[in-house]
Amino acid sequence: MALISVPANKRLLGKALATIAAVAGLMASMMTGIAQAHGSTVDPPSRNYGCWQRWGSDFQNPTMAQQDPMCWQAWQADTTAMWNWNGLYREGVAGNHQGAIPNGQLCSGGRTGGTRYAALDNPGPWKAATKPRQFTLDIWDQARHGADYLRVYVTKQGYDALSTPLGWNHLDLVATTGRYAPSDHYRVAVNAGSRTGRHVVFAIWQASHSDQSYYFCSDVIFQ
Ligand SMILES: [Cu+2]
Repeated sequence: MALISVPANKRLLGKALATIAAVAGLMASMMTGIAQAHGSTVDPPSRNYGCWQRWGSDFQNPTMAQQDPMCWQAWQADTTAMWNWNGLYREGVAGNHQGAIPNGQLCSGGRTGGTRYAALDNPGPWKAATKPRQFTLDIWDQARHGADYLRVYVTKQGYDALSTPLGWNHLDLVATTGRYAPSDHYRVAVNAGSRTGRHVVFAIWQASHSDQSYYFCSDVIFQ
């Protein structure tokens, strides 16, 4: 039977076109996803950015459980917290960061996106960057949103990052900035005073393209 009716051919063609349209749509949404990428504190690295950097290509390696236990628990809890290291933000906070984020949930931005980032709130021996007390914090803005301001907090001396979930009451505001024009990196000088040992640096990046507020916890050890 070599005869194929014209309507059948049309149906086939229609199906093929629908498939092409679906694939094109998927590709467009993936490209949009890339275009809408956002950012994170990359130095000192935020918790999920650090876990992504160190283990993104090897995240199922069981030696992580011993070598980097806080990353291990984060990867076990939800891998998308690392794949979306650049997406830890809330929208429509209108500047009331303390109202939007309860104590104990600062490192997940108040559990933004449900439980995705919740493991980042867990206190413990996160890999920490060794820093002098005066250092430069670097936020990488993949999307070139610009910044209305950055705010940088550091935990008070005596706060135990190994056992205590981070609250606003543990923090001192140590740096604030004005606007940054859209760029790849926003850098701010931080002076941690006389602090020593392990601390958490908490940074807020208020993006300029819309009311989009980012929250990053970075673990440091001051020399
Ligand atoms: Cu963004």
